[in-house]
Amino acid sequence: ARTGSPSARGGWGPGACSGAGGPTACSCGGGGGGPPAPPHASGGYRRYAWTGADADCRLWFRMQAEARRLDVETDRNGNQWAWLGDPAAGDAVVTGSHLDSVPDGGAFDGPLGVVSAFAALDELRSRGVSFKRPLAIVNFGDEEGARFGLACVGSRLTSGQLTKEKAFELRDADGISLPQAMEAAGHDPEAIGHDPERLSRIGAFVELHVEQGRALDLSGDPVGIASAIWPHGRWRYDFHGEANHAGTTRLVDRRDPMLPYAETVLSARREAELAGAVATFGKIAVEPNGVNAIPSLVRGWLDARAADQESLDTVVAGIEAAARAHAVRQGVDLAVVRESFTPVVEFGHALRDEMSRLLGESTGDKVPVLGTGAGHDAGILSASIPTAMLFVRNPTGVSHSPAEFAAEDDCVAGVRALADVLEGLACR
Ligand code: HGY
Ligand code: MN
Ligand code: MN
Repeated sequence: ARTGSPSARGGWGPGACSGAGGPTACSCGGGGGGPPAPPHASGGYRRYAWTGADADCRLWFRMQAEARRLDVETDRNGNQWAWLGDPAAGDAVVTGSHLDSVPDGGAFDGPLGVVSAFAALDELRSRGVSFKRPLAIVNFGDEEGARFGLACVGSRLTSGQLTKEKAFELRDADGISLPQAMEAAGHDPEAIGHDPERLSRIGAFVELHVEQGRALDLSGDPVGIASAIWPHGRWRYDFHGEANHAGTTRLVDRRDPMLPYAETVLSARREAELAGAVATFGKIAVEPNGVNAIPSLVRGWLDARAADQESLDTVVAGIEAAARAHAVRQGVDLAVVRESFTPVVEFGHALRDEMSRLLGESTGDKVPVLGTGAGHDAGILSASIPTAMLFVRNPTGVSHSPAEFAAEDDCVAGVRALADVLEGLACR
Protein backbone atom coordinates (compact mmCIF):
# COMPACT_ATOMS: atom_id res chain seq x y z
CA ALA A 1 0.00 0.00 0.00
CA ARG A 2 1.95 2.98 -1.17
CA THR A 3 1.12 6.39 -2.51
CA GLY A 4 3.79 7.18 -4.96
CA SER A 5 7.05 5.56 -4.06
CA PRO A 6 10.32 6.89 -2.71
CA SER A 7 12.79 7.19 -5.54
CA ALA A 8 16.41 6.71 -4.61
CA ARG A 9 16.99 10.41 -4.43
CA GLY A 10 13.83 12.28 -4.93
CA GLY A 11 11.84 10.97 -2.07
CA TRP A 12 8.08 10.54 -2.20
CA GLY A 13 7.17 12.05 -5.51
CA PRO A 14 3.89 13.84 -5.13
CA GLY A 15 3.91 13.87 -8.86
CA ALA A 16 1.00 16.23 -9.06
CA CYS A 17 2.46 19.58 -8.29
CA SER A 18 1.25 22.39 -10.41
CA GLY A 19 4.74 23.07 -11.59
CA ALA A 20 3.59 26.64 -11.87
CA GLY A 21 6.63 27.83 -10.04
CA GLY A 22 8.96 25.86 -12.27
CA PRO A 23 11.56 23.41 -10.95
CA THR A 24 13.30 25.93 -8.69
CA ALA A 25 10.10 26.91 -6.98
CA CYS A 26 8.42 23.53 -7.02
CA SER A 27 10.60 21.93 -4.41
CA CYS A 28 7.91 19.51 -3.44
CA GLY A 29 9.61 17.06 -5.71
CA GLY A 30 6.80 16.93 -8.22
CA GLY A 31 7.77 19.45 -10.89
CA GLY A 32 4.42 19.65 -12.55
CA GLY A 33 3.45 16.04 -12.45
CA GLY A 34 6.71 14.64 -13.69
CA PRO A 35 8.85 12.14 -11.79
CA PRO A 36 10.21 13.47 -8.50
CA ALA A 37 13.54 15.17 -8.96
CA PRO A 38 15.57 17.07 -6.40
CA PRO A 39 15.20 20.71 -7.58
CA HIS A 40 18.52 21.89 -6.20
CA ALA A 41 22.16 21.15 -7.01
CA SER A 42 22.57 19.97 -3.41
CA GLY A 43 20.00 17.24 -4.05
CA GLY A 44 17.93 18.68 -1.20
CA TYR A 45 14.63 20.53 -0.94
CA ARG A 46 13.86 24.15 -0.11
CA ARG A 47 10.18 24.05 0.74
CA TYR A 48 9.78 27.18 2.87
CA ALA A 49 6.57 28.47 4.37
CA TRP A 50 4.28 30.51 2.08
CA THR A 51 6.51 30.20 -1.00
CA GLY A 52 5.80 28.75 -4.43
CA ALA A 53 7.20 25.42 -3.28
CA ASP A 54 4.82 25.48 -0.32
CA ALA A 55 1.92 26.23 -2.66
CA ASP A 56 2.87 23.27 -4.84
CA CYS A 57 2.98 20.98 -1.82
CA ARG A 58 -0.41 22.25 -0.68
CA LEU A 59 -1.83 21.58 -4.14
CA TRP A 60 -0.38 18.08 -4.03
CA PHE A 61 -1.97 17.50 -0.60
CA ARG A 62 -5.36 18.70 -1.86
CA MET A 63 -5.17 16.48 -4.97
CA GLN A 64 -4.22 13.41 -2.93
CA ALA A 65 -7.08 14.08 -0.53
CA GLU A 66 -9.67 14.75 -3.21
CA ALA A 67 -8.58 11.63 -5.07
CA ARG A 68 -9.61 9.75 -1.90
CA ARG A 69 -12.91 11.60 -1.59
CA LEU A 70 -11.81 13.37 1.61
CA ASP A 71 -13.17 16.79 2.53
CA VAL A 72 -10.23 19.22 2.42
CA GLU A 73 -10.00 22.47 4.37
CA THR A 74 -7.32 24.93 5.36
CA ASP A 75 -7.69 26.23 8.90
CA ARG A 76 -7.21 29.78 10.13
CA ASN A 77 -3.50 29.11 10.69
CA GLY A 78 -2.80 27.62 7.28
CA ASN A 79 -2.77 23.97 8.31
CA GLN A 80 -4.45 21.63 5.80
CA TRP A 81 -6.94 18.98 6.95
CA ALA A 82 -8.41 16.13 4.90
CA TRP A 83 -11.48 14.64 6.63
CA LEU A 84 -13.22 11.26 6.43
CA GLY A 85 -16.43 11.54 8.40
CA ASP A 86 -17.99 14.49 10.19
CA PRO A 87 -15.40 16.64 12.03
CA ALA A 88 -18.19 17.99 14.27
CA ALA A 89 -18.75 14.49 15.66
CA GLY A 90 -15.56 15.01 17.69
CA ASP A 91 -13.08 12.51 19.10
CA ALA A 92 -11.38 12.34 15.70
CA VAL A 93 -8.27 10.29 15.10
CA VAL A 94 -5.78 12.51 13.28
CA THR A 95 -2.54 11.59 11.57
CA GLY A 96 -0.09 13.40 9.30
CA SER A 97 2.95 15.65 9.64
CA HIS A 98 4.44 18.54 7.61
CA LEU A 99 5.61 19.16 4.02
CA ASP A 100 7.96 22.09 4.53
CA SER A 101 11.71 21.54 4.84
CA VAL A 102 14.93 22.97 6.18
CA PRO A 103 17.30 24.45 3.56
CA ASP A 104 18.48 21.54 1.39
CA GLY A 105 16.46 19.18 3.54
CA GLY A 106 15.90 15.53 2.79
CA ALA A 107 12.95 13.86 1.12
CA PHE A 108 11.50 12.10 4.17
CA ASP A 109 11.45 14.55 7.13
CA GLY A 110 7.79 15.52 7.11
CA PRO A 111 6.53 14.15 3.78
CA LEU A 112 6.96 10.55 4.93
CA GLY A 113 4.36 11.19 7.62
CA VAL A 114 1.90 12.78 5.23
CA VAL A 115 2.34 10.25 2.42
CA SER A 116 2.16 7.36 4.92
CA ALA A 117 -1.10 8.77 6.26
CA PHE A 118 -2.68 8.67 2.79
CA ALA A 119 -1.20 5.21 2.18
CA ALA A 120 -2.47 3.95 5.55
CA LEU A 121 -5.98 5.10 4.63
CA ASP A 122 -5.64 3.20 1.34
CA GLU A 123 -4.55 0.15 3.34
CA LEU A 124 -7.51 0.43 5.71
CA ARG A 125 -9.91 0.73 2.81
CA SER A 126 -8.35 -2.37 1.24
CA ARG A 127 -8.97 -4.16 4.57
CA GLY A 128 -12.63 -3.21 4.28
CA VAL A 129 -12.79 -1.67 7.75
CA SER A 130 -15.53 0.76 8.76
CA PHE A 131 -14.73 3.87 10.77
CA LYS A 132 -16.38 4.44 14.15
CA ARG A 133 -14.65 7.85 14.63
CA PRO A 134 -13.87 10.66 12.19
CA LEU A 135 -10.39 10.41 10.64
CA ALA A 136 -8.30 13.34 9.47
CA ILE A 137 -4.99 13.64 7.65
CA VAL A 138 -3.16 16.88 8.41
CA ASN A 139 -0.35 18.90 6.86
CA PHE A 140 0.89 21.30 9.55
CA GLY A 141 2.30 24.52 8.11
CA ASP A 142 5.81 25.83 8.72
CA GLU A 143 7.08 23.09 11.02
CA GLU A 144 10.77 23.70 10.32
CA GLY A 145 10.73 27.45 10.79
CA ALA A 146 13.31 27.69 7.98
CA ARG A 147 12.02 31.04 6.70
CA PHE A 148 10.82 32.89 9.81
CA GLY A 149 13.03 31.27 12.44
CA LEU A 150 10.36 29.80 14.71
CA ALA A 151 9.64 26.06 14.57
CA CYS A 152 6.11 24.61 14.39
CA VAL A 153 4.30 27.87 13.65
CA GLY A 154 1.12 26.14 12.42
CA SER A 155 0.73 23.93 15.48
CA ARG A 156 1.91 26.61 17.94
CA LEU A 157 -0.73 29.05 16.63
CA THR A 158 -3.46 26.40 16.75
CA SER A 159 -2.59 25.40 20.31
CA GLY A 160 -2.29 29.01 21.49
CA GLN A 161 1.44 28.70 22.21
CA LEU A 162 2.14 31.45 19.66
CA THR A 163 -0.01 34.58 19.76
CA LYS A 164 -1.09 36.47 16.65
CA GLU A 165 0.87 39.49 17.93
CA LYS A 166 4.10 37.51 18.26
CA ALA A 167 3.51 35.81 14.90
CA PHE A 168 3.10 39.21 13.26
CA GLU A 169 6.60 40.14 14.50
CA LEU A 170 8.26 37.30 12.56
CA ARG A 171 10.39 38.42 9.59
CA ASP A 172 12.34 36.45 6.98
CA ALA A 173 15.86 37.28 5.77
CA ASP A 174 14.43 39.79 3.28
CA GLY A 175 12.42 41.58 5.96
CA ILE A 176 9.11 40.15 4.72
CA SER A 177 6.78 39.57 7.69
CA LEU A 178 4.82 36.39 8.24
CA PRO A 179 1.48 38.15 7.63
CA GLN A 180 2.80 39.69 4.41
CA ALA A 181 3.94 36.26 3.22
CA MET A 182 0.62 34.68 4.18
CA GLU A 183 -1.32 37.41 2.38
CA ALA A 184 0.84 37.08 -0.73
CA ALA A 185 0.06 33.36 -0.70
CA GLY A 186 -3.66 34.08 -0.48
CA HIS A 187 -4.18 33.33 3.22
CA ASP A 188 -5.80 35.89 5.52
CA PRO A 189 -3.31 36.61 8.33
CA GLU A 190 -5.91 38.46 10.39
CA ALA A 191 -7.62 35.15 11.16
CA ILE A 192 -4.61 33.41 12.73
CA GLY A 193 -4.60 32.46 16.39
CA HIS A 194 -5.64 29.92 19.02
CA ASP A 195 -8.14 27.38 17.65
CA PRO A 196 -9.61 25.56 20.68
CA GLU A 197 -12.71 24.55 18.74
CA ARG A 198 -10.59 22.61 16.26
CA LEU A 199 -8.53 21.02 19.00
CA SER A 200 -11.75 19.96 20.77
CA ARG A 201 -12.62 17.81 17.73
CA ILE A 202 -9.46 15.71 18.12
CA GLY A 203 -9.32 12.62 20.31
CA ALA A 204 -5.81 11.56 19.31
CA PHE A 205 -3.02 12.70 16.97
CA VAL A 206 -0.47 10.12 15.77
CA GLU A 207 2.47 11.45 13.72
CA LEU A 208 4.66 9.09 11.72
CA HIS A 209 8.17 10.42 11.06
CA VAL A 210 11.46 9.18 9.72
CA GLU A 211 13.80 8.61 12.65
CA GLN A 212 16.45 11.32 12.89
CA GLY A 213 18.99 9.07 14.51
CA ARG A 214 20.14 5.43 14.38
CA ALA A 215 18.39 3.80 17.34
CA LEU A 216 16.17 1.63 15.12
CA ASP A 217 19.07 0.75 12.85
CA LEU A 218 21.08 -0.38 15.88
CA SER A 219 18.18 -2.34 17.37
CA GLY A 220 17.27 -3.88 14.02
CA ASP A 221 13.66 -2.70 14.08
CA PRO A 222 11.80 -1.08 11.16
CA VAL A 223 9.42 0.90 13.39
CA GLY A 224 9.55 2.46 16.85
CA ILE A 225 7.38 4.50 19.21
CA ALA A 226 8.44 7.86 20.66
CA SER A 227 8.80 8.24 24.40
CA ALA A 228 9.94 11.85 24.70
CA ILE A 229 11.36 14.92 22.92
CA TRP A 230 14.36 16.70 24.44
CA PRO A 231 13.90 20.32 25.51
CA HIS A 232 15.49 22.49 22.83
CA GLY A 233 15.66 26.02 21.52
CA ARG A 234 17.18 28.56 19.15
CA TRP A 235 19.11 31.66 20.25
CA ARG A 236 20.31 34.53 18.02
CA TYR A 237 23.76 35.95 18.86
CA ASP A 238 24.37 39.46 17.47
CA PHE A 239 28.06 40.45 17.65
CA HIS A 240 28.29 44.21 16.92
CA GLY A 241 31.79 45.41 15.92
CA GLU A 242 33.13 48.26 13.80
CA ALA A 243 33.18 48.17 10.01
CA ASN A 244 36.59 49.03 8.62
CA HIS A 245 39.04 48.42 5.81
CA ALA A 246 40.45 44.89 5.80
CA GLY A 247 43.71 46.02 4.27
CA THR A 248 44.58 49.22 6.10
CA THR A 249 43.25 48.81 9.66
CA ARG A 250 45.94 47.78 12.14
CA LEU A 251 45.03 44.63 14.09
CA VAL A 252 45.20 46.53 17.39
CA ASP A 253 42.68 49.05 16.10
CA ARG A 254 40.08 46.49 15.09
CA ARG A 255 36.73 45.65 16.72
CA ASP A 256 36.15 42.61 14.54
CA PRO A 257 32.95 40.71 15.49
CA MET A 258 34.02 37.66 13.52
CA LEU A 259 36.62 36.81 16.17
CA PRO A 260 34.33 36.43 19.20
CA TYR A 261 31.81 34.67 16.96
CA ALA A 262 34.44 32.12 15.91
CA GLU A 263 35.56 31.61 19.51
CA THR A 264 31.93 31.19 20.59
CA VAL A 265 31.38 28.40 18.06
CA LEU A 266 34.26 26.50 19.67
CA SER A 267 32.99 27.30 23.17
CA ALA A 268 29.58 25.95 22.23
CA ARG A 269 31.06 22.58 21.33
CA ARG A 270 33.07 22.50 24.58
CA GLU A 271 30.09 23.45 26.76
CA ALA A 272 27.92 20.84 25.02
CA GLU A 273 30.50 18.10 25.62
CA LEU A 274 30.72 19.07 29.28
CA ALA A 275 26.92 19.04 29.71
CA GLY A 276 26.23 15.91 27.63
CA ALA A 277 24.14 18.11 25.34
CA VAL A 278 24.30 19.18 21.69
CA ALA A 279 24.88 22.72 20.45
CA THR A 280 25.25 23.95 16.89
CA PHE A 281 25.85 27.25 15.18
CA GLY A 282 24.49 26.28 11.78
CA LYS A 283 23.40 29.64 10.41
CA ILE A 284 25.33 32.92 10.14
CA ALA A 285 24.69 36.32 8.58
CA VAL A 286 27.48 38.86 8.16
CA GLU A 287 27.07 42.57 7.43
CA PRO A 288 28.22 43.98 5.08
CA ASN A 289 29.64 40.57 4.05
CA GLY A 290 32.45 41.95 1.93
CA VAL A 291 35.76 40.15 1.36
CA ASN A 292 37.79 43.31 2.01
CA ALA A 293 35.68 44.74 4.82
CA ILE A 294 35.87 44.03 8.54
CA PRO A 295 32.25 43.24 9.43
CA SER A 296 30.09 45.62 11.41
CA LEU A 297 27.81 42.78 12.52
CA VAL A 298 28.07 39.01 12.73
CA ARG A 299 24.76 37.30 13.53
CA GLY A 300 24.91 33.61 14.48
CA TRP A 301 22.07 31.27 15.39
CA LEU A 302 22.57 28.67 18.12
CA ASP A 303 20.53 25.47 18.25
CA ALA A 304 20.95 23.81 21.67
CA ARG A 305 19.31 20.66 23.02
CA ALA A 306 19.72 18.38 26.02
CA ALA A 307 18.00 15.38 27.60
CA ASP A 308 16.70 17.51 30.49
CA GLN A 309 16.01 21.16 31.23
CA GLU A 310 18.79 21.52 33.79
CA SER A 311 21.44 20.34 31.33
CA LEU A 312 20.02 22.61 28.64
CA ASP A 313 20.07 25.60 30.99
CA THR A 314 23.67 24.79 31.92
CA VAL A 315 24.91 24.56 28.35
CA VAL A 316 23.03 27.67 27.18
CA ALA A 317 24.29 29.73 30.13
CA GLY A 318 27.84 28.44 29.63
CA ILE A 319 27.87 29.37 25.94
CA GLU A 320 26.49 32.86 26.58
CA ALA A 321 29.00 33.53 29.38
CA ALA A 322 31.88 32.43 27.14
CA ALA A 323 30.55 34.55 24.27
CA ARG A 324 30.33 37.64 26.43
CA ALA A 325 33.92 37.17 27.61
CA HIS A 326 35.10 36.71 23.99
CA ALA A 327 33.19 39.83 22.93
CA VAL A 328 34.62 42.00 25.71
CA ARG A 329 38.18 40.99 24.80
CA GLN A 330 37.61 42.21 21.23
CA GLY A 331 35.74 45.39 22.15
CA VAL A 332 32.62 43.95 20.54
CA ASP A 333 29.06 44.31 21.86
CA LEU A 334 26.89 41.19 22.13
CA ALA A 335 23.09 40.83 22.21
CA VAL A 336 21.50 37.38 22.68
CA VAL A 337 17.82 36.75 21.85
CA ARG A 338 15.94 33.48 22.38
CA GLU A 339 13.92 33.00 19.18
CA SER A 340 12.34 29.58 19.71
CA PHE A 341 11.97 27.22 22.66
CA THR A 342 10.27 23.87 23.23
CA PRO A 343 10.18 22.35 26.73
CA VAL A 344 10.64 18.63 27.27
CA VAL A 345 7.77 16.51 25.92
CA GLU A 346 6.88 13.21 27.58
CA PHE A 347 4.34 11.50 25.34
CA GLY A 348 1.35 10.32 27.39
CA HIS A 349 1.46 6.66 28.34
CA ALA A 350 -2.20 5.92 27.60
CA LEU A 351 -1.98 6.45 23.84
CA ARG A 352 1.62 5.27 23.68
CA ASP A 353 0.81 1.99 25.48
CA GLU A 354 -2.31 1.50 23.35
CA MET A 355 -0.13 1.79 20.26
CA SER A 356 2.37 -0.72 21.68
CA ARG A 357 -0.49 -3.13 22.35
CA LEU A 358 -2.00 -2.69 18.87
CA LEU A 359 1.35 -3.17 17.14
CA GLY A 360 2.21 -6.12 19.36
CA GLU A 361 -1.10 -7.73 18.35
CA SER A 362 -0.44 -7.31 14.65
CA THR A 363 3.28 -8.07 14.50
CA GLY A 364 3.73 -10.28 17.50
CA ASP A 365 6.85 -8.24 18.30
CA LYS A 366 7.44 -5.66 20.98
CA VAL A 367 8.03 -2.36 19.23
CA PRO A 368 10.93 -0.39 20.74
CA VAL A 369 10.27 2.90 22.51
CA LEU A 370 12.83 5.68 21.97
CA GLY A 371 13.43 9.35 22.76
CA THR A 372 14.50 11.99 20.28
CA GLY A 373 16.22 15.36 20.16
CA ALA A 374 14.09 16.44 17.20
CA GLY A 375 11.07 18.65 17.62
CA HIS A 376 7.70 17.82 16.05
CA ASP A 377 4.15 19.13 15.82
CA ALA A 378 3.09 16.11 17.90
CA GLY A 379 5.34 17.51 20.62
CA ILE A 380 3.80 20.96 20.46
CA LEU A 381 0.24 19.59 20.49
CA SER A 382 0.93 17.18 23.35
CA ALA A 383 0.17 20.06 25.73
CA SER A 384 -3.38 20.25 24.36
CA ILE A 385 -4.47 16.77 23.16
CA PRO A 386 -3.28 13.14 23.38
CA THR A 387 -0.46 12.71 20.85
CA ALA A 388 1.99 9.98 19.94
CA MET A 389 4.67 9.30 17.33
CA LEU A 390 5.78 6.38 15.20
CA PHE A 391 9.36 6.38 13.88
CA VAL A 392 10.52 4.63 10.72
CA ARG A 393 14.09 3.31 10.57
CA ASN A 394 16.69 5.58 8.99
CA PRO A 395 19.70 3.38 8.19
CA THR A 396 22.26 6.16 8.56
CA GLY A 397 20.39 8.38 10.99
CA VAL A 398 21.25 11.33 8.75
CA SER A 399 18.54 14.00 8.52
CA HIS A 400 18.22 17.67 7.57
CA SER A 401 20.40 16.66 4.62
CA PRO A 402 19.88 15.50 1.01
CA ALA A 403 21.35 12.19 2.17
CA GLU A 404 18.36 11.48 4.44
CA PHE A 405 16.94 8.09 3.53
CA ALA A 406 14.57 5.32 4.55
CA ALA A 407 14.39 1.97 2.75
CA GLU A 408 11.18 1.22 0.91
CA ASP A 409 10.49 -1.93 2.96
CA ASP A 410 10.77 0.11 6.16
CA CYS A 411 8.48 2.80 4.73
CA VAL A 412 5.92 0.10 3.93
CA ALA A 413 6.33 -1.35 7.43
CA GLY A 414 5.63 2.16 8.73
CA VAL A 415 2.48 2.43 6.65
CA ARG A 416 1.25 -0.95 7.90
CA ALA A 417 2.03 -0.02 11.51
CA LEU A 418 0.20 3.28 11.12
CA ALA A 419 -2.74 1.48 9.54
CA ASP A 420 -2.81 -0.98 12.46
CA VAL A 421 -2.82 1.89 14.96
CA LEU A 422 -5.49 3.85 13.09
CA GLU A 423 -7.64 0.72 12.74
CA GLY A 424 -7.35 0.04 16.46
CA LEU A 425 -8.15 3.62 17.40
CA ALA A 426 -10.81 4.57 14.84
CA CYS A 427 -12.44 1.38 13.61
CA ARG A 428 -13.19 -0.76 16.63
O1 HGY B 1 14.45 21.17 14.50
C1 HGY B 1 13.80 20.15 14.66
O2 HGY B 1 14.07 19.36 15.56
C2 HGY B 1 12.67 19.82 13.74
O3 HGY B 1 13.20 19.29 12.57
N1 HGY B 1 11.86 20.97 13.44
MN1 MN C 1 13.05 18.55 10.54
MN1 MN D 1 9.99 16.89 10.78
